[in-house]
Amino acid sequence: MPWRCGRFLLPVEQRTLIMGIVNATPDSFSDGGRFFAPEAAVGHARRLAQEGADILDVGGESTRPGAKPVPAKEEMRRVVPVVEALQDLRLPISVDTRKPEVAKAALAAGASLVNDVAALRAQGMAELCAEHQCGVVLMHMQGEPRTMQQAPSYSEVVREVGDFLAERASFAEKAGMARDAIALDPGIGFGKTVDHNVQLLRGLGTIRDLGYPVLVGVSRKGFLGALSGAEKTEERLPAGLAATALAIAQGADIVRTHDVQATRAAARIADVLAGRKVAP
Ligand code: HH2
Repeated sequence: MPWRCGRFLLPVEQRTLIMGIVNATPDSFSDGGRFFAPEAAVGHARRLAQEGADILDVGGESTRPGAKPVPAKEEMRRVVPVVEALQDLRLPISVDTRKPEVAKAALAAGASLVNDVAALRAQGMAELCAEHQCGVVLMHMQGEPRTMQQAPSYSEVVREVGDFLAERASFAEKAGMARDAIALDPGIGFGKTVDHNVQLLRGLGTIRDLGYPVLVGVSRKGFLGALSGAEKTEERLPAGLAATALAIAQGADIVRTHDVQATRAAARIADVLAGRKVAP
């Protein structure tokens, strides 16, 4: 079944979709400050669209480990002009936010989906998404960005993350969201050790069995550095492509990335070799 995001029907059943990251932030972990000015963010988003992004994910608050929360007004000031300026692309634009005020303003500016790292835990977010009939990504995070990497702990990480996502999806549907508007994300790096991330990527099938498209974000993340030795974020692309291809083989339907062109090529190969999608 396609993934319904407002007026867009995204063909997740045909091929892995590429979500390009547009961080309009001064402090994101790998590109903070580079695309902070709205014109810089818009220019970057247009480049990612040209490289073949299926979705553009615009964020105005870093959720890297240790990040400080950003007031809603400031987050809106960062994302709304970017969402507005990208409407001529006719691509689905996602807003990466946990705040209903920000989501509301971005939806009014033309966004078609809400990528919520807090999985609709903020009061009013589920009702807002139901009212707009937008798409939604429900992501698992243990704790809060400021402290989440201090001592992540699970007894069985794949089962616990799966149970959480199942509960959140049912919450979203009870609030009036359509089932085909929901995608799930295990939240790689969000309150997880390297081993938790590895177990989740190996166990994606369990999350996929819940019956929703699965989104995975590994791009430039710390566990890739820990496993490959690539300390600098800008050196992590090869490791990220390997993880992406295997995540697709394990069940990922949408991959979120800073590096659209390379990830798209890796995804095309993985789709065919894993035999998961329709061959071209
Ligand atoms: N990762 C980041 C941010 N948002 N959303 C989803 N659904 N899944 C993810 O894995 C995910 C996410 C972190 O990456 P980035 O946006 O580059 O960094 P920052 O949060 O520092 O802006």
